[in-house]
Amino acid sequence: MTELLLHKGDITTMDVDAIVNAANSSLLGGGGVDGAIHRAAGPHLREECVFLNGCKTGEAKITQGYDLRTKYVIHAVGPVWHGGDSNERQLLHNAYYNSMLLAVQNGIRTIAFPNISTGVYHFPKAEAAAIAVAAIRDFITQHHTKIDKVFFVCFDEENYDIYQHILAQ
Ligand code: AR6
Repeated sequence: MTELLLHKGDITTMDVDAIVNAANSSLLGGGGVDGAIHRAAGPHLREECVFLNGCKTGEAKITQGYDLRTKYVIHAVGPVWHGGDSNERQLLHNAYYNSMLLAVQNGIRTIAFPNISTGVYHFPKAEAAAIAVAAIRDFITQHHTKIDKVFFVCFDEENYDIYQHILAQ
């Protein structure tokens, strides 16, 4: 049974096998949670990312965790919100789903996700949360996964309240 759990705080302090980064398609770092992860992991993370040749929106790539507590970082690229007619919902779903696929392929048992696309990329938070939880639940139903725990890590109060509501359903 995979448990879906809610956590409030900084994802870089999570004690899990993998944390997911809300990256951009260059994979070379940025602000928000991406900046926090690169700062906490140290410069070797960027050195590995240089060799990945970027990542398309909706896809994900994996690296080591370096100075983080976590063994791996899964770099997922969510969509920029352009109003909803540019396939944003499907692309956000894919970012979560493809991160889970990589996790299973790498023997990861515990994984923590940030609220991808809900910061600088401006995806509406309530809808993004519903898509995130549905994507993880779809994945679990479709795969007999050995993943024990999936954490949704909320940094801001608004996302935390939204996830509390959705996960209770
Ligand atoms: N731990 C957990 N969540 C965090 C943290 C943290 N330390 N810091 C911020 N958040 P954003 P995006 C939350 O903007 O919208 C970057 O520059 C934050 O409250 O980090 O996917 C990348 O390089 C928000 O809910 O990511 C890309 O260019 C969530 O993380 C671009 O931003 C996502 O906000 C990606 O934009």
